[in-house]
Amino acid sequence: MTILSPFGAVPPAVLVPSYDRAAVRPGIAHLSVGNFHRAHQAVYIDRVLARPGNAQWGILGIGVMDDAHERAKAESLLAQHGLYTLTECPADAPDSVRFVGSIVEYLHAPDDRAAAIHRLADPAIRIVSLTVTEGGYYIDADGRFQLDHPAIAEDLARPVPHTVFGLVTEALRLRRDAGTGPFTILSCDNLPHNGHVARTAFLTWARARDAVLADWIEAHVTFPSTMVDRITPGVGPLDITRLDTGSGVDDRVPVFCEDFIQWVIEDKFCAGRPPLEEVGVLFTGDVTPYEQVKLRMLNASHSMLGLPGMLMGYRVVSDIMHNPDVVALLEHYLAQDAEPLLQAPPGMELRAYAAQLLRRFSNVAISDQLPRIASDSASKLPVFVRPTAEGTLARGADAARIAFLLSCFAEYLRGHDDTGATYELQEPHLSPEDLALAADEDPAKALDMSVFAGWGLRDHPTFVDLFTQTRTFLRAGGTRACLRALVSP
Ligand code: CS2
Repeated sequence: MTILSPFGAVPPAVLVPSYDRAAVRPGIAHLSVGNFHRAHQAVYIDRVLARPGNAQWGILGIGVMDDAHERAKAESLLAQHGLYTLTECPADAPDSVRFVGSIVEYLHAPDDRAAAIHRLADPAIRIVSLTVTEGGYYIDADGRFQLDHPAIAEDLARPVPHTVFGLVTEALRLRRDAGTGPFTILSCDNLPHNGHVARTAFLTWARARDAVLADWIEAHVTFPSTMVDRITPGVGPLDITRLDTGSGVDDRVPVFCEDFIQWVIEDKFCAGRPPLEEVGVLFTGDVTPYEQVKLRMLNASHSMLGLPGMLMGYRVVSDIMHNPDVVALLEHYLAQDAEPLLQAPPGMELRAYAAQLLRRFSNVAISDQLPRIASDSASKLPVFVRPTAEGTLARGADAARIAFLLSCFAEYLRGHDDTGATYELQEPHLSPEDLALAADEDPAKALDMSVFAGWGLRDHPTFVDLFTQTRTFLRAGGTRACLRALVSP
């Protein structure tokens, strides 16, 4: 039986790191250590560390949000020396559990932000990666960084900033002044051209703070784009009990996920990188076709499940996949709306990718949550669905499924499903004015919500009519009937 500090004896079925964690030093700092990071990037780095000669590529995890949840996570990860269990759940084989050992240091930035900035200035840190969600880049509908957003404007005035943009900019200042050199900034969020988006956000923040420093960052820091993929459900208190019972490990912060994993990265690292190509990562000169396929097929399908699904009373992804109308909706959306506008990247076949998606969603072993997928749709729809909506209208194709999805979104904002059951709305980027537009008696008013700014939907009177009719049907007949009419031949 293996002894793993601080857990003691570990059940034989649970895999433990094969490398000496005490010898591992952080070379990557990751900002905002969510479940997805711990199920994805941290796993690839764990694989890298298991190969000889890579002990300089451990992860320094940095919590950024100043809230009770993040603080509790920090305490747990610190108490567990950065270790946690990951349960991987294939559809057709038993779950497997492993300890992931790549996070070898953790700090909660709100405790001492100046210390976090100094830690990022350590010459050993050569990559700063981040998962701050789609909305976390403060980019408006025209692709501009929102300098006038209160959270950003306030941060720019602080001597020691709070946001990721501020922490990183100030760390880069220390590195420039000390002659340490830059690090790579690696966005791991679900955004097209996430490297470019990160570059815009970080450079705009830095330029507003100090134009000379911004010039240095622009000249020296690189921002590779990445496509990341692994379905990683949220972990509630019941999941913790279930996972710990399954593993036999008393883990305060276990994570679980599907067995599928994919990472495609642009090879543009200004300060070196780990040999990720040896552990399954694909490096390419252009991530664009990969990210377009992933965002417009997987993530958009998730929205297609999440918003109508919540209204129909479903809460679990694998449950809703038993509904043939929902499966038909996804199949039609993928084949008729998304795929005609996509270019398959080398080695990928869109029809096979679509079939694989349906299998991944049907995986009962992970039982992913629809509320997780529906949350923050105001940030997700512009990224996952807007290009397909614009392309569909531009080529004059049938926009019925898009009208249905956007109608479901507007209805979803009322906060209760068709059975009357309420749910908690998690829409941090919608204003009271947006919610009032969604609730207006005139169904088409919802198209004026900020989430649709720049989509040009109002320029297509036929779409406005279609949207109005669909919402009217939804309101009068309910989501199931509306969906049945939509997918019926
Ligand atoms: C989901 C993603 O949050 C969402 O809307 O679509 O978290 C999805 O599970 C991941 O991108 C899968 O890689």
